[in-house]
Amino acid sequence: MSKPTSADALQMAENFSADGTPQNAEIWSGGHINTSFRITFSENTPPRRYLLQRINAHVFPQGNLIMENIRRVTLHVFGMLQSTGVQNMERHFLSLVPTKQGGFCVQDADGHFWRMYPWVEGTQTKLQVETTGQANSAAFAFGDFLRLTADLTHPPLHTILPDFHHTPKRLQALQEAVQSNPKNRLDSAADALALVEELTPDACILQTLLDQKQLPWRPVHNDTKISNVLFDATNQEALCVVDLDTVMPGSALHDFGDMARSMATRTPEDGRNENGDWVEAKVDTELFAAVCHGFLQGAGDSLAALEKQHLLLSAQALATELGARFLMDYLLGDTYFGITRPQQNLERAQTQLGIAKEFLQRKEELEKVAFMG
Ligand code: GN1
Ligand code: MG
Repeated sequence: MSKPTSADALQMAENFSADGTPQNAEIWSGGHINTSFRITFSENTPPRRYLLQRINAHVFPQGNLIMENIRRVTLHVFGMLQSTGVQNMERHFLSLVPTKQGGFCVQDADGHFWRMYPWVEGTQTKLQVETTGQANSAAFAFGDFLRLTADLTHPPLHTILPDFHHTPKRLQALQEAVQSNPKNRLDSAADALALVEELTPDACILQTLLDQKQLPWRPVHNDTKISNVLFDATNQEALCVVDLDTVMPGSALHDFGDMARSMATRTPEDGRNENGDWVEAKVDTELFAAVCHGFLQGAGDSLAALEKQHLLLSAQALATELGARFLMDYLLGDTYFGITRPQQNLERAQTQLGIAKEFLQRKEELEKVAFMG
């Protein structure tokens, strides 16, 4: 699949009803799947900026359903925030820019959907948590998102990617990749595969509780990593959660677990710091406490008692699941998650599995921290 260029993005931006003419397009890195550009429109003082995104049609074949979900969720959140008198609304939720044809997305000749949001000025995104305050505030924002969207159930949101966080199915898919072994990479993956085996029994408990309907199903974000939060650049407060592509019915514990594996650590997602040095996978107790407390506070009484009791288990499950997904992609030849260096998916897997192991080994100590919320 070829990547769109800045020239493609500028041409695409013409389709949206924004002020002025698209003048400059910079590629905006961040996600592993979609392609994003920051577009500056001229004839405005100061120049107005937007985020233009191409939804990857191979991963998301039903881009139109994603857009229906996003439209519904953003309108609903807007209404909720408005009714509580939130100030500077445009900094607290995403709003889709309409197209000149009257919809909210445009499909290109290759079948990919494109959409555009106003750029929220004065904000920052982070690949990693720097302070406990940021972890607490980001976790509050994701918890609050669950609370704000809890009643979007009639009809349910579209299921964009079925079984997205079905951990046993993800682990099964990894075993199938091991069997097919198309790139002969089993030797380098051996240690990670052994770790998956060790983590598997505990990682599957969450799905059993969901299958038994002990845990509820509800609208959830499904991709609650730190880089999906906009922070106020001045006071470092989390303003708004972004990347709503996978918002669909799921478990609040999927959101918590994914957040904990991403925010309760100082280890980069792929295990390499900015100098390229390897950083051991570690869970940071204070960050974990900040994530638990922020999430519980943000979600408020929209969480069931049993959900609150399984925070740590979900962190273990989601870290194992993502480790297995990265490992599977490594074995299959890096076709799903974008990479910038050859072993990146293997190192992402090793890191996530290392984090899962930390959650498992330090279970008693960390469970106390979670319950103190
Ligand atoms: C992918 O594309 P991005 O960065 O928003 C993935 C998530 C993973 C995440 C890991 C649709 O998200 O599930 O947790 O990478 N999204 C999809 O960084 O598979
Ligand atoms: Mg995403």
